[in-house]
Amino acid sequence: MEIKKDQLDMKLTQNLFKGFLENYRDFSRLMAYYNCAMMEVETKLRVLNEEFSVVHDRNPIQSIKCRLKTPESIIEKIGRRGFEKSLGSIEENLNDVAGVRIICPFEADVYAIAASLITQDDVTLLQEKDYIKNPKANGYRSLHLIVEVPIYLAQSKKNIKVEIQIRTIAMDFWATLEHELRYKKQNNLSEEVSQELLECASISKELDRRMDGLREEVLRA
Ligand code: 0O2
Repeated sequence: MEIKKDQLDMKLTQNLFKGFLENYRDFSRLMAYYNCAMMEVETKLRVLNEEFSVVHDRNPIQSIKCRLKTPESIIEKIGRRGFEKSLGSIEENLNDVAGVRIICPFEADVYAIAASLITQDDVTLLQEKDYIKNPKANGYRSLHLIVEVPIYLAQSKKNIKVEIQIRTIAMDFWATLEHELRYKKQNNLSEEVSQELLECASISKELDRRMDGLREEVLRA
């Protein structure tokens, strides 16, 4: 009997999960919960953007990107970190199964959006990493929040974690290109390239500072 490509993909994924996840269907359900939580956060952000645009006549959010971690990547991470291989363990130990990235024009917008989001009644802030105030050694800048939001199911309510990255256009420009270069070299960038990237990060930081200055000047005028 001929096996169709979709059936083959399903078989491959199920094999990948053998001896790891007790039930592939339960795993799919968990992924659907993460997807719903991501949609909740995205809607909250779209509402905030809409309100800002009515009140202040501008949008503090330039774009929103959502991504769900792939099963391969979840398995790889849980293995690498030495966590128990179960659905409960994914929920407990992985913070970034659902990821939302928000790109803002100015640094002030990053903090304004973060503050408006985390003060909402049904958003619980679990962790904040401010790589803007404290950039990583390689120059990476971004504001990372791990939040928990409720999703309402037919019979119950579930709290789901979402990783939110908020950054400016300049921060995103650097991070996107750095990621591409690092990926090409399987994380092994030469000292020379790393140094050059650090310099580029410092230029992008200076660019943000100057654009913020211009913004203040324009607002004052
Ligand atoms: P992907 O494909 O973007 O998801 P955690 O993994 O959350 O338990 P960690 O590693 O301390 O703990 O998380 P951290 O520092 O908050 O960073 C996680 C994510 O931030 C990464 O996800 C990247 O998206 C981004 N990030 C962090 N450092 C860098 C960096 O130096 N360069 C770039 N370009 N992005 C970075 P993943 O899982 O690596 O990938």
